[in-house]
Amino acid sequence: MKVAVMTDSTAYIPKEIRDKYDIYMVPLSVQFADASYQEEIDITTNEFYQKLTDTKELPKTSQPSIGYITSLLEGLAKEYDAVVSVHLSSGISGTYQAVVSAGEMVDGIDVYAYDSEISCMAQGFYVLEAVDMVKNGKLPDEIIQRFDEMKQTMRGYFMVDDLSNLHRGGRLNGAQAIVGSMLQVKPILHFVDKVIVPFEKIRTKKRALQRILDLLETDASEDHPLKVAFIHANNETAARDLQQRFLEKYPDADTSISYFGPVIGTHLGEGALGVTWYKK
Ligand code: MYR
Repeated sequence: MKVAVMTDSTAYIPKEIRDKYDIYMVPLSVQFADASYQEEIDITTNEFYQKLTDTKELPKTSQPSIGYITSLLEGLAKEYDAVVSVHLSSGISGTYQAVVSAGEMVDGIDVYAYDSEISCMAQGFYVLEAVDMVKNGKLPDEIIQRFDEMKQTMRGYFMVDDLSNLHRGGRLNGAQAIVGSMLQVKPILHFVDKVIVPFEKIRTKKRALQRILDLLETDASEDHPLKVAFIHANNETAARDLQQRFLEKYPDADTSISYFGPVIGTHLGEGALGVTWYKK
């Protein structure tokens, strides 16, 4: 059985890695007043943050069209028997559901859509695992089973400089009543049941980052290796600094740096930082 691996742009797997491992990608879009851009195709992450600074305008985001997904699947059907496709949480975007619907419309390929219930490099971790498993001849059911196992230990904590974008875009749950007071603090956010909720309210950015590192180090101290990604919204120096602090204690850890691209950056705002990990 020939199995393809697909995801959407919010996994932010760089193009050279997607090309190297034949990872197919459906892009989400950002709409500025002048035009709509498919992220990772029409606009790079650097161009996006520059445009955000230049226009001072908050763009809107949208999921990929069903037409785009069906035509990609039709193309894949000529070469593959099945596709495992990993997407950002269905609690924050209709992308996963659109892939499920497109899969029902296209003949000749079995579509195994997977709701990562998170996004960004956490979603990317599932994709890279699928690539490895396909290479080792594993079947879609085995890959989905492994995903469910990974989900048990997958963690993602992040913080933003300003909560208003998340609030305005309607992607902050469980905090509506206290959002006013939360604007004065730096809440750590995470996903619970597919949606974003505050994890803890912390007064300063410095303490919030330390708290995220503490959570990571608690898991790292268990006798089980982690795979970790430090994620930034146009603030690579801060992500590398966090990575360095972690590596000082766990020099052999498997870590990488990733980014919040245009679509996620629209909702989190420039300067956001996050850390995601799971037990390998
Ligand atoms: C759409 O328009 O369909 C996309 C909406 C995306 C909302 C993004 C909300 C922020 C997600 C943060 C993920 C952090 C993972 C560590």
